[in-house]
Amino acid sequence: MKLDTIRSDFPILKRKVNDHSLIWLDNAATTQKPHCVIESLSRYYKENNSNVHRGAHTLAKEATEEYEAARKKIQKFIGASSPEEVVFVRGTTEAINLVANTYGNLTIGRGDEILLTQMEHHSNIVPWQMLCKYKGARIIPIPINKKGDIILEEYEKLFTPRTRMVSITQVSNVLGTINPVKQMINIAHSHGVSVLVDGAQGAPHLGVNVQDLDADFYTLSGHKAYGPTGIGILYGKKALLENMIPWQGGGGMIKDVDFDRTVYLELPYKFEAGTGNIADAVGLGAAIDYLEGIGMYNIEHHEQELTRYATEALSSINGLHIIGNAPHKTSVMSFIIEGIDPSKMAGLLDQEGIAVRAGHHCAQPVLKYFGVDSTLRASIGIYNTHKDIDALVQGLLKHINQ
Ligand code: 7TS
Repeated sequence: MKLDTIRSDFPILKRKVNDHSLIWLDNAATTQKPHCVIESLSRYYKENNSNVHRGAHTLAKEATEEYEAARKKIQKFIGASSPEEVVFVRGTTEAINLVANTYGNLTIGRGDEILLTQMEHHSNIVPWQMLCKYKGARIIPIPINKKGDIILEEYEKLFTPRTRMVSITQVSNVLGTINPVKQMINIAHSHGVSVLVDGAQGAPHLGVNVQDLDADFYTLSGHKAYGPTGIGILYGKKALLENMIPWQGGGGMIKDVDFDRTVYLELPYKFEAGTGNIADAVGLGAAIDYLEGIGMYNIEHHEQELTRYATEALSSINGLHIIGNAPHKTSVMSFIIEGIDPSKMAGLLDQEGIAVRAGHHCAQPVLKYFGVDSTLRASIGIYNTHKDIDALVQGLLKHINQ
C-alpha cells in the first residue's frame, strides 16, 4: 500500500485546521472522500443527471445504467449473489429501520425476543425497541466481558423458543472489537433465527462476503466507506426480501396501482419508493472501485497494524485507560484519561489540527457497562500513518502535563 499516493488522493488532507495540517482520526464518524468520488458526483451532475427507471430519453437511460452499475459494484464488494439483494437506502440507520418495520413487523409478536449485543450503536437498538413497544416483544442483551468481547457461551444460552431475531454489529464503533459474526450466525441458524449484521464499521475495514457469513441481512453506510453521505445499502437474502411487505409506498416501487390495491415491483425496487439518491449511489460505486483498487486485504492489514501501534503507544501514557481490549480488534481506540474531561481534551487536540471524537458515540449501553459516560475516540482510516498516531500521543502528553 503506497500511503503517500493514497494520501494525495484525498484533497481535504491538504487543508490546515487551526494553522496545523489536518490529522483526521474521526473515521468511525465519517471518512474523507478521495478525488475520484468527488469527481464522480460532479461528472454525474454535469453529464448524466436524470431521474432513473423512467422516461425514454438518453439521459434517463444513462443515469439508470450508472445507478444499476453502482448496485452491481456493491453486490460484488459484499459478495451478494445478485443485485436484486442490494437495496439502496440512506445508510445503516435506515437499513435497520427498514428490516425492523418489514421483517420484524412480519415475524415478531407479543412475548417474542430479539437478541442484541451490549455494544450496539443506538441505530441497532432504538428501531428494535420501537418495534418491541408496538408488538409487546422484548430485547435481550448479549453480554460482553471487560475486554470487550462477546461471551459466546452466554450468547448460546439466551436462545429460547421465543427468540425471533439476532441483530449484531460486525465491528464495535466504541471498542473496535471484531465480533465472531460467522460463528454467531451459525448458532442463531441452528435455532432457526435470522441475523442482521450491522456492517457500518465492518465493511470499510474488513473484506466482507455475506454469503460466506451466511448473513440474512447486512447493512453498510457509504459515508463510512469513503463514499458520499446519504447513501448506503441493505443486503437481504432474496427469499427473505421476497416475503417482506414494503414499509414505504410511492412512485418507483409499483407495477400497477388502483384505489383498492397495488401490485409492487420486483426486488429490489419494491423497497425503493420515491426518487433515490442517484448521484450519491454513483459516488458510492466510485468509492468501491477505489477500495478495490487498493485491496481490502491491504487495507485490513494496514489498519490492524496501526491499531496495534496506537494501542501500544496510548497504553504507555500514565493515567490513560483504553476501553476495549479485545484481542481481535480494528481501527477504533476509545480511552479515558484520569482527571481529564474528554470533550475538553478533544477541543485542545483540535487546536492542533487533530480531529478525534469525544462523547458517548451513540452507544450509551456499552459506555454504561464500562462505567463511563464519555470517552475520547481515535479511529483510523486508510490514509492514516504512524506519524498521525505519534502526533496524537504528543498532543495528549502535552496537555496532560499542563
Ligand atoms: N452502526 C454502527 C456500528 C455505527 O458506528 C454507526 C454510526 C451506525 C450504525 C449508524 O450509521 P449511519 O450512517 O446510519 O449514521 N456511527 C457513528 C459513530 O461512531 N460516530 O458517528 C457515527
